[in-house]
Amino acid sequence: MTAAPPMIPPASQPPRNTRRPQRVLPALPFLHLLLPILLAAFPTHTPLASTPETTPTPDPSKPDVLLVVGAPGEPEFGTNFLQQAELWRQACQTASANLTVIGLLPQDPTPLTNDLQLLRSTLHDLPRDGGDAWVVLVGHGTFDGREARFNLRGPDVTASNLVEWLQPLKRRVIIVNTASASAPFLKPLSATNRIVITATRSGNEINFTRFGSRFAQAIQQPAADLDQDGQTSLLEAFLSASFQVAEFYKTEGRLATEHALIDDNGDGLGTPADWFRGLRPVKRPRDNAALDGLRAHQVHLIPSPAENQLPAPIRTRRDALEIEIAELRDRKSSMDEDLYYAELEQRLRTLARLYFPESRPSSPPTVTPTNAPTADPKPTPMP
Ligand SMILES: [Ca+2]
Ligand SMILES: [Ca+2]
Repeated sequence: MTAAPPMIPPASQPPRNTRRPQRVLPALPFLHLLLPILLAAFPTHTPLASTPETTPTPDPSKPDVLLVVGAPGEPEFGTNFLQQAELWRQACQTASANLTVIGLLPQDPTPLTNDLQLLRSTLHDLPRDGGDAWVVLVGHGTFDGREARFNLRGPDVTASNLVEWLQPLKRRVIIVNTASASAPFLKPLSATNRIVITATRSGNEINFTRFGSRFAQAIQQPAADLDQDGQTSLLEAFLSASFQVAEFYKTEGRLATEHALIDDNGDGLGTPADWFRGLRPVKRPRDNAALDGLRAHQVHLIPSPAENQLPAPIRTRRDALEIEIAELRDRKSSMDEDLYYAELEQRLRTLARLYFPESRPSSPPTVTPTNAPTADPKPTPMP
């Protein structure tokens, strides 16, 4: 572990340009081929934007994914956002997730309901309890020095709006804001049982972001499965997308104008991807704040078959034990060695019993542990 600056503050000064991103995507030569596919994926037969597009029969055992597509501003951005939306639709279809999309259906020229009201009512209607609820924002964002906004068609949504509207939810909520100037969303939305990802590390990063499209690909790509357990976790998707973004700017010979953050421990401080080597953080904040990543590595939009077989109560207990073990390891240097190994062994035994119940010692395991922490090798005394 090496010393490093304190973790990233959520926002700083106002951007000079609060409305339009500076860079413009190149027009896609195959747009005329792509549009019919995209239009088929997001049917436009509903004449008004008074209802979001939703999965016909929501399955309460599956995650709810609310995809909010913002105002494109320029046609080139609209094409990019449509591509991202299509990637999310594919991912949600694979995951059998309950997808709701806001921002793609044509708007009523004299709207009684705009996208902001639609977003509010959709969040209000989400079940308070249950599996994961994802809120994914694809579009442009702005920050005026006090309030961060995500640009919708019509009135924009602020971080404060989302704080208020998400407050009633007791279930785990995952917020992925892929917009420019999205960092100021992180601190106010941070909470226990929440994971917040932003595409930028400050409100000053106002250029069009590449993170969203990389993330929408990574969340369903086996290539992003860093620990090779057959499923791509939220942390793995965050890391993979972040490194692809860094590679993009490096290859283009440009200064990177976006640096994504993740917060999954509810302390309002985001951790950047370059603090990780593989899945383990290799830097520590100076103020000894807790690092992020453990909880995000337990979230999978598309779980492996083995993970799917695990009953929900067992999964919850397993996840809690993994966090306990990681936190114990964090305290190792300040603990009596024998006490440390005794406590570690006790937790690992409990963890093993979840996969191999003692009541059926001769039975084959019903699931294969794919993500379980391993015991630290106890040091051999020097002769
Ligand atoms: Ca994995
Ligand atoms: Ca944090």
